[in-house]
Amino acid sequence: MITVLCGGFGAARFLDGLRHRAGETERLCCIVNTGDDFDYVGLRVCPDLDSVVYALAGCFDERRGWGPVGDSFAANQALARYGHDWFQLGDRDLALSLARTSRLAEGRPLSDVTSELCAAWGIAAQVLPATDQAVRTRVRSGTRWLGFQDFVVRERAEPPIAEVAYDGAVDAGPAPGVVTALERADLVVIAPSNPVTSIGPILAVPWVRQAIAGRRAPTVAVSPIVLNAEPSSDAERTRCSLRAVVMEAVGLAHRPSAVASAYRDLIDGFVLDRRDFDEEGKVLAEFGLPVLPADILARPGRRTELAEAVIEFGLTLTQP
Ligand code: FO1
Repeated sequence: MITVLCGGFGAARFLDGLRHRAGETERLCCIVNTGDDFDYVGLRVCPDLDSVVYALAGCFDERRGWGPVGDSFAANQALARYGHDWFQLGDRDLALSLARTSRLAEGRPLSDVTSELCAAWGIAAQVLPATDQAVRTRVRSGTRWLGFQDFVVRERAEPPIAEVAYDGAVDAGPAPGVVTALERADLVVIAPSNPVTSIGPILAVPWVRQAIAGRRAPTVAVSPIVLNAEPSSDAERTRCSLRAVVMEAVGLAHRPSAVASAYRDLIDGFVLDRRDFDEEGKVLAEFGLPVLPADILARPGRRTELAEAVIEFGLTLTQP
């Protein structure tokens, strides 16, 4: 069994490779960030859970960076009349948020609701929010605390950030199945997701961090950063500059080796893009971490190869 800690865009691309491993998706468990979740026009929007669902269903819109391919925006345009115009929730995406919100309103936990929504998409993998309690990423700019979507989307990530917080994380418990998925895994993979805003909120849930720190199986992280490649699309560019800004805010350089050092106590190996291997491989060797060079930005047809290489590498590692 492979358990993957997931955020949005980066995880979606990685999962596209994993899902193609024939007959394996039922042995895959995704533990997903909920720090980006928020309420928009009365609906609970869970961007990272939804990206994982669309990726596993094979319809994540990589060009846009969120939502399903081919979504329309009629409801979104109609909402603009009433002043709800800053968040582009497509029609099918809106349907998913409606279905989720109505079930949550019955008092059901997010994990339970997510499992039902995944079944509706025919997804065999287990998809678990890291926690059923509200954990929300917020950023401080000067004296103002902003919700994550307010900062990223409404304010276009423009205000300088002084601090990042995961509200509610310290008191949050893991969602049912999360600790078991970490304890029973043959391999835990930290997806190539933003270490501060996608993986940070998951690891901020105390039981989750403890389960990985006390691991039986090896844990491997895949770098979300490729230093020696230009972003290939606007979505990629936006994602890259957001990552640089939030990493800087928590004192991390925007480099693969800084990601590895942030995960240091939790990982047994690191996957680095081939283009960065000369430069960063040396740094990582200094802190004794085995490194696999790979093509992290693999195009859709080559992603299974990446997933296979990460698994093969991870399974050879032994944890301390
Ligand atoms: N990101 C944007 O930059 N603008 C949007 O209008 C937007 C809408 C949106 C709708 C549904 C959804 O699941 C995600 C959406 N995102 C949007 C992405 C989301 O805000 C991500 O959490 C952040 O971009 C951080 O990766």
